[in-house]
Amino acid sequence: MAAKTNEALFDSQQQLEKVAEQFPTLQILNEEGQIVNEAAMPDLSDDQLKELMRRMVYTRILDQRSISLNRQGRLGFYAPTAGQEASQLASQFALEKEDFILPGYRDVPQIVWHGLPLYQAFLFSRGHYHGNQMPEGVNVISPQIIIGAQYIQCAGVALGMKKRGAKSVAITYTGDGGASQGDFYEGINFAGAYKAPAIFIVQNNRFAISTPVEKQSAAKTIAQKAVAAGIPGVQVDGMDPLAVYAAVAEARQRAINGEGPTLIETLTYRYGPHTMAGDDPTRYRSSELDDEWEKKDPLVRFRKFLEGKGLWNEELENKVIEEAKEDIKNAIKKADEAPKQKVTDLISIMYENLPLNLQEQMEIYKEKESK
Ligand SMILES: Cc1ncc(C[n+]2csc(CCOP(=O)(O)OP(=O)(O)O)c2C)c(N)n1
Ligand SMILES: [Mg+2]
Repeated sequence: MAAKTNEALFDSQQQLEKVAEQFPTLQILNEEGQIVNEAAMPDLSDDQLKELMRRMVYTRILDQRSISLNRQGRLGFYAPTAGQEASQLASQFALEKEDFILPGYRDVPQIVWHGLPLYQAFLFSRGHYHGNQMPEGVNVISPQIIIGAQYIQCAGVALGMKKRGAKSVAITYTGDGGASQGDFYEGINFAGAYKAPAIFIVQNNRFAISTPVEKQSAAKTIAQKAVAAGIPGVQVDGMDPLAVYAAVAEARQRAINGEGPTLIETLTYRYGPHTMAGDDPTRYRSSELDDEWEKKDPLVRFRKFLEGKGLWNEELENKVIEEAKEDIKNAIKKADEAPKQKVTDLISIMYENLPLNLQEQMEIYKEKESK
């Protein structure tokens, strides 16, 4: 039997509760659209508040249209985003153009708002190589499919910025499931050790496909995982655009000041299926849980808040919806006009100097395609 003096050291229940208490959820705007934490209110002008709303409304439409284009066979891979607009768009809104985004597969909206033309996002969905050719000055990488891999890449990009003395940050996104991957821990640990200017976001939408977050980890929060890496961890209401913005803006300032990385857990929910490839959420989520989260909707609460300030109305909202539909129509048309992808295109864009085996394959495919 263990000596009595050691018992307290091994009382993990007590330890864990103490740790979790240190990660309260930051909320600024409640479900009714009221400010509940004036002190944490970020410094945003009326125009900026309206712009953030515009982006959220626009992106909800983009999601609806992408789902229907997928069903028509006009898009390929697509991971729905509705419900996660505050986590995705308010975090990107706190960035500057020179900051670098390393997204996961659900994070296409952030890279579009960071400058990736929409038609290229559609080409990415179709598996067309041009969807991965980021225009000069658009500091984003293609959405990562390997869960968590972008966390390590983010640590590297951030360290590179630090070594060059750049006043910018690298930001990456994964999900609650991603926070169980080795890459997640390696990424935050490395960035912490080198004080790299990185922001690590975990969008905790409660499920990794069908696996609930409670089965993902025995830890009570994901934010607390920052402690082991020696970096700050913050849990925010991921349905509250103001809380997400405030947390990311603060993390960015810290990073720029040389104070190192931050881990931010956003509590959120995806309303739709995991992807459009046959997932049926009714098999693992109750309609009560869906209802509970839909009441927290980021667009609803932000709309109430802005209407209360006289900054938003139905007419403005309809204008954004029409603008989004028009842009999407034009972007899909432009994607349709992209040259058909050839195997030789795929080979030629990979290396500056082709290795011998690919040179051989290039010749074979040139021959095939000429027929
Ligand atoms: C390394 C790796 N393992 C497994 C998968 C298969 N996979 C794709 S999505 C997913 C769940 C990820 O869930 P989460 O991180 O919570 O992100 P969410 O889809 O909820 O945004 C898994 C296991 C993968 N893509 N990569
Ligand atoms: Mg998830």
